[in-house]
Amino acid sequence: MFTKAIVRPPGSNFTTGLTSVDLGSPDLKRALEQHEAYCNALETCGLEIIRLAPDEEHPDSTFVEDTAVLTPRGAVITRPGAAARQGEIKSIEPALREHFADFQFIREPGTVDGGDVCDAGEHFFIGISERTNEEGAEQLARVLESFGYDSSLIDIRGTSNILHLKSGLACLGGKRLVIIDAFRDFEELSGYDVVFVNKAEEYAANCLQINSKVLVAAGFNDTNTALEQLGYQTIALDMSEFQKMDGGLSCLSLRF
Ligand code: CIR
Repeated sequence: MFTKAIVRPPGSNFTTGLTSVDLGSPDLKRALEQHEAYCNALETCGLEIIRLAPDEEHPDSTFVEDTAVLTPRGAVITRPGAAARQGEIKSIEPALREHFADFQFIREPGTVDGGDVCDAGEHFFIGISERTNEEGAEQLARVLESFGYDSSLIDIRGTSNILHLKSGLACLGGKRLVIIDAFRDFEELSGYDVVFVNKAEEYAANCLQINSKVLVAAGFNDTNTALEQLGYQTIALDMSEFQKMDGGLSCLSLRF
């Protein structure tokens, strides 16, 4: 069970952040409204929200997930792969200090974005991507091993146009995964009970299980319906302004 989530509302510079998609510039006012609706949904899932102040030096800092990997046995402060984002960790560590006793760090030359790390219970999938390098992935695997978890590394470079592993993969608890078709042949995912999202709905693969509910991006009806038919209670959230900046549901919070 998760009980808390750290979030950081978009700052005034949000629209100047990094993006690889061509969906136009986000509207800050709408982004703030969507962020508020996201926080309300987390509260509906039973979480206490810890809101950090907007970080005006780092336009991508609303995507807090990339700055840490949180487990019940300890926290890892990452070293984000985009140089423009590395300063974001400065304010994350103090925010986590009061909640975690055991802290580890990804060290140079390793890089890890939390969006590349998928927690599947006792096992973690770690994506090697344009942001998370092999050195960082291996460092993280060693830290997780010291916490008693095992992990597998999945190289997603060249697989699809997605930014992070979790842009194409979500774990809904137990052995249930949601994945994009491009991940179909990954050996590391065999043995899991997989729900595929269709090509037109790839963005919806980044859904988020929180306690008894699953947050899904609004407007991706095939995926939403498939999850409901499997018995999940879904909450659909408009994510349009974050999608324009390559961000999804998981990136907007650190849950623990
Ligand atoms: C970036 O390019 O770093 C941000 N614009 C988006 C980060 C999204 N984070 C995530 O999927 N975990």
